[in-house]
Amino acid sequence: MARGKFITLEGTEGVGKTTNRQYIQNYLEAKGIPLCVTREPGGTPLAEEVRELLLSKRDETVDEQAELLLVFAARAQHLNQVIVPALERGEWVLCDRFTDATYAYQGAGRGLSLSTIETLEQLVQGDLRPDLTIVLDIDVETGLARAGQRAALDRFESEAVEFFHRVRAGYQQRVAANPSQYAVVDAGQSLEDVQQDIKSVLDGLLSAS
Ligand code: T5A
Repeated sequence: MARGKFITLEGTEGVGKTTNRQYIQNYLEAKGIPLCVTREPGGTPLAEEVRELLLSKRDETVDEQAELLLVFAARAQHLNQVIVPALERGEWVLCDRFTDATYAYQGAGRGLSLSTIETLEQLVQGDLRPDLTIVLDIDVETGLARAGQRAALDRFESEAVEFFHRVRAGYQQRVAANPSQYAVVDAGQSLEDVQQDIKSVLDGLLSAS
């Protein structure tokens, strides 16, 4: 059986991943694609508990290396329990955030060594990488304003605005280093235009598969 495609969805805060994840799911399912939709951090009961640890605000300062290792601990569980089995069954996997988020948030945002992240990526993932990463890109202030309309801010959303400028630059560097791996969509457009651009990206992937 042919291995399914692995698509990830990325971007800074409030960029519209949840909104557009649903759109992508509807579009691919209407095309008859068997699809596993999941997210990081999370995607299994254990990894969702790690997500809660990562996102909840606390009095104790969270050590940056501890944060990085928690992200990859959750990823190891998620990959081996959910993502790899689904791909091997021939399903496509749509994952809301993956290792690009680690390079952007823990690498560019926190300033942790990219080579350390690469080492952990290789340890946890081996050679598995997404077939396509859709990066929803928006100016930081607009994204934060959108995110701020929702419930109380989590630990990441409570960072200073400079942190998110570094995160966005981190995504831009990932794209510049390997452009064929990414599709960047201007998420500052109307939702209708954003989804039209996403549809074009998906049509390209479907026609190539
Ligand atoms: N993290 C994650 C790491 O630090 N390292 C890692 O390795 C990983 C995997 C949680 C956090 O984890 C960190 C990064 C994150 O801070 P998350 O839950 O995916 O990850 O992060 P959020 O950015 O909070 O994701 P959300 O899904 O909650 O928000 P979205 O998807 O960005 O936004 P969404 O869809 O809820 O939209 C926000 C608002 O904007 C509106 C929507 O209706 C909504 O109200 N909107 C638009 N409005 C106008 N025009 C448009 N085009 C719009 N699109 C959406």
